[in-house]
Amino acid sequence: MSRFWIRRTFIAFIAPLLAALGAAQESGGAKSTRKLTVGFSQIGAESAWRTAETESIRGEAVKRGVHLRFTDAQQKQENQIKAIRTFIAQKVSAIILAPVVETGWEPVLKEAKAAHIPVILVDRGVSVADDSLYVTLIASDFVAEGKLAAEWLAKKLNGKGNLVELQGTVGSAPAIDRKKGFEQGIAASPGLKIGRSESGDFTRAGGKQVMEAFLKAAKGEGTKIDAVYAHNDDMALGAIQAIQEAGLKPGSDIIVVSIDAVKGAFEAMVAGTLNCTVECNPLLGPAAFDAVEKVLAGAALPKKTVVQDQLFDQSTAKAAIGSRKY
Ligand code: GZL
Repeated sequence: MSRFWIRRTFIAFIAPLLAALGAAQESGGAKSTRKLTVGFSQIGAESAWRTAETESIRGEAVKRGVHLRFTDAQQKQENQIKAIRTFIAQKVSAIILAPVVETGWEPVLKEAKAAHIPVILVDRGVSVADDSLYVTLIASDFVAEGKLAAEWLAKKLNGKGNLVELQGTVGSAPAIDRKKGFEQGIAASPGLKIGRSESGDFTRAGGKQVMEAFLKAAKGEGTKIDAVYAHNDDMALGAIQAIQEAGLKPGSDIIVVSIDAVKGAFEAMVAGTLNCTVECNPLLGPAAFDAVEKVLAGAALPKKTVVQDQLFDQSTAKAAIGSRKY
């Protein structure tokens, strides 16, 4: 092939190819050194479940080499809103939000949208008119969790009994939906009545305090509490303490049912003081960062990804406890 043709071929095909490769290499190089920065507004540290979720998200950030700006809101929405505004000012690439309550998010989510910062919701949903204010929600189905707990209890009590309820944080998606699901689940058993129902704010101390008040009131009225339904294990463990201090046997005198399936719940089921817990998986780190990477790569995401849950009781707790990850 003459020198002329070699030159022609080089200019026509090889030079542009090398140029393209070089550019990709450079931008790739530039991109691979620039660490992704993600803001995570966490609700607080109110329960063992919350701690497990925080560890999952923090651990995944380290695994993926992401710079995570973590904030703990001490269960106050105003602190979460402040944190999101700070993330916007810091020009983070994406925001992960575990919203403490369902309402009051429009203004700050509009600011994030205006700043072109995608918001991924984990573990709890928000109630907004415009659902383009967040990219996706990764959470369990709390209505289904409440229903599962109710159906198990209806069977245990043969469809009749006086119940009390320890609700989660007022206005939070899990508290609203676990109450709704439980009521749906007991609807088929008119002999099951929910007497008192108060919030223990998802904390062990709150659960103990409210259960003490329920026990005192029942004693005063001369009525019996057959079972307590707690929206999470931490409140159930607090209620168990209150039942014991009242000289009653949790797990037999009073049936105890809750949600989360944290390690402490398995230990209580093995000890016979807790009867049943419905899992609500907190290990959301991998799914959260998959969503971050997908949205930053321009991929479309489903509005909600439902985390699968299952029920455990004293007949399955012993076999399962050794393999529990949280
Ligand atoms: C559920 C989560 C709830 C847990 C509680 O996704 O929001 O908050 O059930 C936690 O233990 O405090």
